[in-house]
Amino acid sequence: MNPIGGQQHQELDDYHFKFKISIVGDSGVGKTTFLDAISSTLGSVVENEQSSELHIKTTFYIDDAYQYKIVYFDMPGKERHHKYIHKYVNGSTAILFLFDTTKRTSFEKAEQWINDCEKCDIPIKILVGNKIDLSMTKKNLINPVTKVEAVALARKYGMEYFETCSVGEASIVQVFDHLFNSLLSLIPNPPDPEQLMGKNVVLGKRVLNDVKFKLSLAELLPNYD
Ligand SMILES: Nc1nc2c(ncn2[C@@H]2O[C@H](COP(=O)(O)OP(=O)(O)O)[C@@H](O)[C@H]2O)c(=O)[nH]1
Ligand SMILES: [Mg+2]
Repeated sequence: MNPIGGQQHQELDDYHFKFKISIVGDSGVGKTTFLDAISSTLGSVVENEQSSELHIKTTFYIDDAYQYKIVYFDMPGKERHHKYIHKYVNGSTAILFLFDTTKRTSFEKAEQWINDCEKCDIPIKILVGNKIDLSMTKKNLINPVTKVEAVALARKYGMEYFETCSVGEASIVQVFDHLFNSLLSLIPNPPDPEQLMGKNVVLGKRVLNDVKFKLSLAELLPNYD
């Protein structure tokens, strides 16, 4: 996949498929830093919205076949947010659960965040242990999270596990390679709308205006105009 520059994308609704990606985890684990690393590593951000609780970044990607709009949600991570995080993540195509490998409480809370989001039925879930640079270099850490423990948690919920350092780019690229490959594998070839149902992949006007798609949508939804 190749990022495309903002200039070519004045029209934010000009895409084939849209994905919502949520980043969830305790405050301080590195969610915002992780998301910022995307802009420097994986292309240009075409839209950036920020409120006191939520940070949303939009990017565009293109491959041989399609144009994708990817909207990242950097979620709030305070104790009080556990109650309604499911409302924020609802409709996500993928979710990244982040914890700080040097901070055991953030790992324990990761399981709680996973459970909070379970009812949303998100197709792609990934566990990320961040700040691995500190885990490896700091000698006097109290009870850091081991890879064995993290892999066990990931397996329990059917996820892949990655260790990252958000302040460097190399480890982030691995996560996003996995993420994008998983996203692309959700799209059948040809992109039959029936097979896309329930995967939280939003169809854009480039798909909806395609004659082949219109025919199959008409079969699927008799009242489709
Ligand atoms: N050493 C190190 N520091 C990090 C890493 N990721 C984030 N940080 C630092 O951790 C602090 C909290 O990060 P932030 O992105 O604000 O966390 P958030 O609350 O989850 O959004 C900041 O000072 C970051 O610079 C990492 O991978 N390694
Ligand atoms: Mg933040």
